[in-house]
Amino acid sequence: MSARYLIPAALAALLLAPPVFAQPSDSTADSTEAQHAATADSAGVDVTFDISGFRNDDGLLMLALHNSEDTFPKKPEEAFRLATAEIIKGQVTITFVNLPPGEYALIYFHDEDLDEELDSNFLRIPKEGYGTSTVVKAGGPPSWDDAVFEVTEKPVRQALEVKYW
Ligand SMILES: [Ca+2]
Repeated sequence: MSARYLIPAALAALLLAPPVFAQPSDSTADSTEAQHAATADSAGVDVTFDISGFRNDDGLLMLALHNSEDTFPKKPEEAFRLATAEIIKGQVTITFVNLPPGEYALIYFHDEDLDEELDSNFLRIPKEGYGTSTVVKAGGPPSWDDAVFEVTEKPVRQALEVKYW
């Protein structure tokens, strides 16, 4: 039943390799996260996303953090970091730790049925929720320019909302 066994070996290796962690969103977690940030390697920057608006806690949230517009969003296997997260009470807080400064774009989707795909209907309109590092616009897959954000020396914390059509 574990979703991890559904993830292809190559992806699983990528998922396990990076120091990514997920934890439930919790208003009391700030001090814990601050401690975590303080102990992180000073060479990199932590980027945290608080994602809300999930219609249920089914399945998993699949995330791909890209650092190149050549891979975003069509080549998740070439993303800079991949992660999965459990949805708890309709929310996810996830931190990508120790990122080198640069430009990034996040894309994620709510894989409610655990088939590792963003399900869509016959009009190719997604049936599962998804989003990017910015506000999702209507009209097809998001572009790098729509979703890109910059990481400098300071930790980033961004609130996002999942989109269902
Ligand atoms: Ca799915």
